[in-house]
Amino acid sequence: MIRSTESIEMLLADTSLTSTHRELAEKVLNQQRISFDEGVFLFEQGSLPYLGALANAVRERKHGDNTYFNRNFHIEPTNLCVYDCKFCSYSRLIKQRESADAWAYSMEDMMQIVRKYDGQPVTEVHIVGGVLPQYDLPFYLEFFKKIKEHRPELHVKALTPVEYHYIFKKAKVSYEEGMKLVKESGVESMPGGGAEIFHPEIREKIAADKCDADQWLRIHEIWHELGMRSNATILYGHIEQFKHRIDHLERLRNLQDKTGGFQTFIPLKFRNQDNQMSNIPESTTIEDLRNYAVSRIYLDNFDHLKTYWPMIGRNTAQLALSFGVDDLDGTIDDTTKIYSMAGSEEQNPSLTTQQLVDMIRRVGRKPIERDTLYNVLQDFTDVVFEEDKEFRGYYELPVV
Ligand code: V47
Ligand code: SF4
Repeated sequence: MIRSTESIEMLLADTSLTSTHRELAEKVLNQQRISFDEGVFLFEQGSLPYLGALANAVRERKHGDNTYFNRNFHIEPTNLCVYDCKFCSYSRLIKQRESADAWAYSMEDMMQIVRKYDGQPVTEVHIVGGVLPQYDLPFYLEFFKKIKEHRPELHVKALTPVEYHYIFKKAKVSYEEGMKLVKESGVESMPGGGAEIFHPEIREKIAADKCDADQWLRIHEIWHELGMRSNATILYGHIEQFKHRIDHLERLRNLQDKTGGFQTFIPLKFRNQDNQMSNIPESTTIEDLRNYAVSRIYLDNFDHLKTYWPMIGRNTAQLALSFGVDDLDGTIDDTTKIYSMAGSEEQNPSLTTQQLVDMIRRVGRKPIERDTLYNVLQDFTDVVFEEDKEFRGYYELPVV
């Protein structure tokens, strides 16, 4: 495997590099922050090997070969939603509540999902879904408390500013009061969803009626001020331009300078099946990798960059580990439908711990199980699974 030091030497030895490319590379390697215009330049003029070498240098400086994963399951309370985001393949408007693929779980249905994992070594439940009036603040507070009563050590990562903005407004409580109640009910972190593209030129076209960028950022800020951690996402590869992606990263980097509360950034590739933006072609794998790399370079104050393998597919997820990514999310049972309904490669997204560990080892990295807050739970580098096949090197030969 080529280490980042070797690929950087090769990069800098390339006499065809322009002076701007060389200066930017030196800036990144000297840990100097790059500007908005330089970020746009990287997107417009950065080749895949150039961006990959720089992003990998940042990744290896921060984490070496460590590649994190966790063991989690998802609960999606409903796919009925009062909003109508144009990219969403998963939500069914309330008027379609009779449709065969609509669901709205009761509290008991959801507690049954929680109980299904009793005795299994999962550390996190990830809860996010559509927005519906009956899933209001009292309902969610009771649900979170019930989970913690049932299994106190299970980390509850729940809801995004999209839901919080809606349920706080309905309950007539301020963001500050609401987030305090959410914390007291047992929620320990917030997932990164609902960010989409912050810039109003794009947000108004694809997600007009839900919380805007300032509201999304403000709810995270308040959560961080309460001493809590959260994630951030971007939904890229549709009608946005590079300047909108950099604007998105810039707003996140600014808030992170202020609070330090974000843990990881998760680029989400737009998938075009069965939604109102199906006419828009999906981004290529090359563009996906370039996007990971620029994100890694730009977000110098984020510790982690995560690929969400159920959305991007296992092969690209493995490749992404050489383009700045250090986290593969979780084992995830087949409880998440957000991407399978949008046309991702992964129709029943579920990986065993052994499969995840194997994916990481095969690209020469170290598999590390973490909890939601990135405390190391177990280093799997040398763990031998009982049913391990003999390691045949990095080449994946077909099993006969
Ligand atoms: O906010 C919806 C996205 C998000 C599509 O924090 C789509 O650990 C692509 O935020 N194509 C929800 N994306 C998922 C999410 C998430 C996932 C994994 C981990 C974490 C975390 C957060 O899914 C939504 C939206 O941006 N989404 N439809 C689509 N057609
Ligand atoms: Fe509703 Fe979320 Fe889908 Fe938008 S992305 S329609 S808020 S479920």
